This record gives sequence, structure tokens and C-alpha cells, in this order.
Amino acid sequence: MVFGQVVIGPPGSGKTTYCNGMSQYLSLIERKVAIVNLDPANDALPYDCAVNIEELIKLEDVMEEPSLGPNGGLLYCMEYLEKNIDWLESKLKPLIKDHYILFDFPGQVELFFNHESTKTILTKLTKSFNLRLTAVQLIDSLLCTDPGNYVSALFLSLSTMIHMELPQVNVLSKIDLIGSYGKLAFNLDFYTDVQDLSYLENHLNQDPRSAKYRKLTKELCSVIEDYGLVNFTTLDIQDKESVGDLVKLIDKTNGYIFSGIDASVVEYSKIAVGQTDWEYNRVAAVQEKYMKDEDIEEKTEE
Ligand SMILES: Nc1nc2c(ncn2[C@@H]2O[C@H](COP(=O)(O)OP(=O)(O)OP(=O)(O)O)[C@@H](O)[C@H]2O)c(=O)[nH]1
Ligand SMILES: [Mg+2]
Repeated sequence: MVFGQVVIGPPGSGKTTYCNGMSQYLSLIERKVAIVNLDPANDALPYDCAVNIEELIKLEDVMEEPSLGPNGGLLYCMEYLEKNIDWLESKLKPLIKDHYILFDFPGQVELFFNHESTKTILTKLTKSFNLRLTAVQLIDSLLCTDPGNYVSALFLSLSTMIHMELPQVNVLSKIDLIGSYGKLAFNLDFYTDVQDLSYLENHLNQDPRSAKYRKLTKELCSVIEDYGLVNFTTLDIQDKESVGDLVKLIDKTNGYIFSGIDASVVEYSKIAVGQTDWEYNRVAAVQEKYMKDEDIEEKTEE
């Protein structure tokens, strides 16, 4: 069995930095890591990658001939990779026996909620190599400062979970910057736990840009709440403890914690229900570390 992560999220949410930081952390805890760069527009990579899509296809070539724009070009590259999946399989084959795999993907979110190529590629790889993958969806915590953007991040996370059909961990990235991004309407746990979105309505109403979409946003919120699937953890990629907590969570979702354990079902279930990182304290501690009281408009008592 091979374990790994599929790192996705909107442009600039921190995917490449994450792959770099995560691989350093995993190496420290003595896991052998291979990074697979599947973003054909990723220049100046901060990490050494074991596989690079640029050896197969370059975005700049596709933009010249058949003369596509950057978005169309990226979709074309993924479709090309799907057709040439043998290339990727041959590159992965020597790695899979003893490596933990990190896939660095492009930031074009449509690849993950309504386009088939990425899903097909990952399904094929999963079958060929008996992979156990978790999708790690990074959302810049900046989006929490604007109710409309926050709702779109929630909807993106939900749509990706449903479309990709992988275990998924949603992460508010760059949490170390949350205090400098501007005021939050509520405590951080409101944004991580996604409990009652009706509270956002007042704040949406105050924003003239969102007024036009009020009804649509309200309906989207009720869909998100009805599914009840989305919540977030937080990450500062430069903080070892923060990365370590996330690794524990991901290890649970892709089953890494069970690998190598030869135990009874009872032992497995004890591990599965062990301490989680969704605890209120974990979010409260992050809020205390990175935010001041005046960064929050409606601070609730803990
Ligand atoms: N402060 C802080 N900055 C971060 C963190 N993660 C990423 N960044 C910064 O965010 C910017 C974008 O990061 P990238 O890793 O290039 O983001 P990406 O998602 O790979 O971007 P695209 O590939 O263009 O979609 C860089 O300047 C990073 O240094 C973090 O945890 N904290
Ligand atoms: Mg990147």
C-alpha cells in the first residue's frame, strides 16, 4: 500500500510552499518522500521533484500551439497527461515501493470540481499502485475576512469533496497572517467549524458588492449546511507543531496510522477514535497566538 497527498487549492493558496514544507517535515520524521509536480506552470520550484510534468508537456508550448490561454492551456495539459498516463505510471513505478507521495497540482479549481481528467488520472493511479490518497485543499485564510469569499471557499471545498471522491482535509493556510489580513466578523472557530452560516447574513447585507447575490448566497449556505461535510483545520507551514498536527489528521484520513499494525478490530477502532485536531482548544490556541481581540468584531465568550 502506498500513501500520499493530493495538494489542491486556488491560485496562490500555498500548495507549492506546502509540498516543500510538508516534505521537509516528513523527512524529519523519517518518511521517504517523493514530490510529483503536476503543475505545468510551476517555474522556480523550491523543492527537488521526483517527477515533473514539464518533462511531458509545458504550458508555454501549449499556449503557442494550439494557441490557448493560460486556463484552457492547463486543462489541455491535464487532458494530455490523462492520455499519456503510461508516462506517469512509468515514472512512479520505481518510487512507490518505499515512498510517501505528494502531488503538487495547478491552482485551476475547475480541474477538481467539474473536470474529469484529474479525477480519472488519480483513479487510474490508485488502481495501478494501490494508492491511499488524501486530498488536502488549501484555502488562504484571507478569504475569512470577506463573507462572500468565505462562502465561495466553502462551496468550492464541498464541490471538490463530492467530485473527487477522496478523503479530504480542508485547511485554512497562512494562518500566521490572519491577524494582518483585516478584521474577522466572528471568532476563528466560527470559520473552522462551519456551524451556523445564518450569522453571516447580516455581514453579507452590509457589503454592497454582495447585495446583488444575497439570495444566491443564502441558498448556497443552506446547501453547505445540509451536507454538513465541510470544516477546516489551520496551518502555518513554517510552524513545526502546526504541520505535525496536520500530519496526524491526514494520517487518519488516508489510513497511514493503520499501516504496519497487526491488530484486532478493537485496537483499530481505539486508534481511529483517538484525540482529534478539531478540538475547540486547537482553534482557540491558534486565535490566541495570531490574533488580537480588536481583530474580531463580534467576539464571543469562551
Ligand atoms: N506567511 C505565510 N506565507 C505563506 C504560507 N504558505 C505559502 N505562503 C506564501 O504564499 C505565496 C504563494 O505560495 P505558493 O506556494 O506559490 O502558492 P501556490 O498555491 O503553489 O500557487 P500557484 O501554484 O500559483 O497556484 C508565496 O509567497 C508563499 O511564500 C504560510 O503558511 N504562511
Ligand atoms: Mg504552485
